[in-house]
Amino acid sequence: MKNPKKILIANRGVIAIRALRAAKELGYQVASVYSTIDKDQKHLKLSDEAICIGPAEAKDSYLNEAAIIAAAELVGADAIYPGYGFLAENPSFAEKCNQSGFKFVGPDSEVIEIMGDKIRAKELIESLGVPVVPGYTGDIKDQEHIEGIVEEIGYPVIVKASAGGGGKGMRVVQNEAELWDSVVSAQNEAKFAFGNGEVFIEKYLKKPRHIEVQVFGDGKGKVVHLYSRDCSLQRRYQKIVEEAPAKNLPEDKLSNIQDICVKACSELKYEGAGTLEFLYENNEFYFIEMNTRIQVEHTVTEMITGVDLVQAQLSLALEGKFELDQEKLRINGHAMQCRINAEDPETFIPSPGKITTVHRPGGYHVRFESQIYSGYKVPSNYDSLIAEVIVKDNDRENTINKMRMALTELVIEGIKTNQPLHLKILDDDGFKNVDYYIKYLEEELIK
Ligand code: MV4
Repeated sequence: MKNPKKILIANRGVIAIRALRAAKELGYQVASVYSTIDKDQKHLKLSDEAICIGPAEAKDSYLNEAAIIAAAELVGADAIYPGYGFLAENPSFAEKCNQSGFKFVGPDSEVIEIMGDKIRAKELIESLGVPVVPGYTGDIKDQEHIEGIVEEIGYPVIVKASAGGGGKGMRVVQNEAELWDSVVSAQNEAKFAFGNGEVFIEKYLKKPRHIEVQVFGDGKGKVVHLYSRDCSLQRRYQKIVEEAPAKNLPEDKLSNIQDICVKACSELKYEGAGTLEFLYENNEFYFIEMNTRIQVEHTVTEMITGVDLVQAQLSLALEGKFELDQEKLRINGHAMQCRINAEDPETFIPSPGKITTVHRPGGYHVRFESQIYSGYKVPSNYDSLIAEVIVKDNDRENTINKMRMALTELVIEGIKTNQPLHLKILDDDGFKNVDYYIKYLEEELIK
């Protein structure tokens, strides 16, 4: 490349090194930003430039929009890669990037804004033909009014904050006696946490699985899906194990949902990588939210489709290149990811500190995504994800066996990790039989 374009990576940790590799492989120049405590992040050493944007506290660095835009100006970036978390789904940041002449790697700020508002997202997605959880997204007038509406839906219901997601501002309501208090307290919690007290109501699904569909669009109406993922094994809304494709589901129904997702995102002229999240229960899929970013679990989709999703994001954003063809996208094998967190495997208390030794797992179709190295210090300022072990094999059983071997090989010394929890999950019969649901880990495995 004569005049290689330059990408500013506005993130840290696992996704920063993931994006750095993709960008360098494509021949781009890379500038990275970091907080003072992150000065020894591995991706900085591999970047062409590294700019300090502030102190450890995320709000003063990775969430500091002005500092990131200033860094982009300083290095003359063509695009800003947000990754996940931090500013990845902040519509005004996306808008500011674009307005300042730095292409935000992601969809239009308008789409990010709509999807960030769960009521608007649900109404829009439903209008595009996607099945949603039965419920009520209208105005909440008074106690009597809402009691009448929920009588129709039927108990139990769940009250959710429109500005929420990830569990904040949610209330499960078992009967009419609890309803009004739950609505009011969810409104207050949402107002305090998000500055927006809007809530909506859904039929509460008791033991659903969390199934999601990966989509990718060119921003002009061409959209493909890259099949499904099962992310049901989670704790406190944090996914722990993810796999692709989702198994033990009615194939025809899943295939239909994937096609519907494509149609809906085509109508939206969706740009880049996105995920539609569904709850699955009693043979039915119900849309709950759409994520407008690359997700931590994108890796398992890459393993079964052979598509480098981060490269695809960058080529689309910087060159307008879109080379995905639904006809050519096929599932090859089964992939699984175990998230390695720096935390106590029993108490889940974060375990920051210095990693003294790392031995990475290896082998055929074994992938290790991480910034860690012997001597790396895990800071206490950010989330505890430090690595991902990703494997693929021809079927799910062999994939589980390969994952067990990879986790057995992996050694991280100096801090505690959830590695033992993963080995326990892999040996669980419910897990092996795909007989689990979103609270399975919390209710049945780690009691
Ligand atoms: C639900 C649900 C059951 N029924 N919606 C959790 C995070 C957010 N993304 C959506 N979530 C849920 N939505 C309906 N209609 C169950 C969850 C849920 C959950 C709820 C209460 C306590 C723990 C939970 C763990 C995972 C998912």
